[in-house]
Amino acid sequence: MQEFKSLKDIPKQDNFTGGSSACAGCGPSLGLKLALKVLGLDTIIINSAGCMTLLPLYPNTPLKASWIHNAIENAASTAAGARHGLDNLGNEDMNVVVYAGDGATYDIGFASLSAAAAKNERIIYICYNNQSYGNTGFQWSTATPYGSETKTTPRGKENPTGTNIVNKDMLKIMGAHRVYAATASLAYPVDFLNKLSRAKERDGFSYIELLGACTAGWNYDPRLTIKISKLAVRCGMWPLYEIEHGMLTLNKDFSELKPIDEFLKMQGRYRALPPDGVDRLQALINEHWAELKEYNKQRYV
Ligand SMILES: Cc1ncc(C[n+]2csc(CCOP(=O)(O)OP(=O)(O)O)c2C)c(N)n1
Ligand code: SF4
Repeated sequence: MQEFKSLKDIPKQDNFTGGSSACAGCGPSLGLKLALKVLGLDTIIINSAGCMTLLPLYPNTPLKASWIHNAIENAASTAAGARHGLDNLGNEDMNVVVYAGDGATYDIGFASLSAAAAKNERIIYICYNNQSYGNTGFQWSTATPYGSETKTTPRGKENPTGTNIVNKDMLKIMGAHRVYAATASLAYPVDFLNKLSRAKERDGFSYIELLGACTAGWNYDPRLTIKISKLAVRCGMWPLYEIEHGMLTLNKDFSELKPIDEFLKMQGRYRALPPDGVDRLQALINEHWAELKEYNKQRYV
């Protein structure tokens, strides 16, 4: 397995060049750029309809690797089919990778994802989680965090919290499929690349969920993508951990989490979240963090 120890080890080769139609500072685009550094060109990316679908538009593409446009519902099934086809042709070294948003992953394509994971298909599924249906204008998904405003969960007198549903615990759900499941962050690229490198070598299904900071939907200055991504980890909004054979490993442990205030203040989607909403969000984060600390290096699911 290729192991990355520091930023210096990250390959210089760029398989995602300039000229894409994504927003400046787009986290999911940066995630794909990084992922292709370790996946390389012997890779087929299967993308479900979403923001990333607009990257390669005939006759132009910023990507050097192969790409399949897929419906939202079934990227994992397409990937499993591609895997079997390639294996039958003797092309076992080609990486088959899904790159899908959280709407496609948590909601619309979940049946296909769950089936492929249950069958332990040898594919890598990367969910870039921008915590919304971004491409259609930032609507609520079951990955949207409590307290975030979206187009379909607007803040108002009747509903000052905006999103008042607690997001799905997708890592736990995927971990319970007995596959490799991990979170990743753009602010910790060495950790992300090592997780991908590990997934590449595994003889089975791997699920990696990358927090995909979304400048347009989260409503922040595009220059802050990495800063916000880092704060999300430091304040426990996006802990870095992995689950394998049901065992949990916390990859970045901190003796104390930063309070969420700074993270919230940087983004328009949390503007005007009332103090009791902030408290409830902080309590949800604390509860999750305490659970991860308690089960670290133990059977979790
Ligand atoms: C079954 C179906 N419903 C709705 C759409 C319209 N649609 C296209 S992209 C998109 C958003 C997908 O959200 P997500 O998977 O989170 O990816 P993102 O847009 O955030 O990159 C939607 C709803 C569709 N293509 N297919
Ligand atoms: S809306 Fe968000 S995810 Fe979509 S291209 Fe823009 S920054 Fe990227």
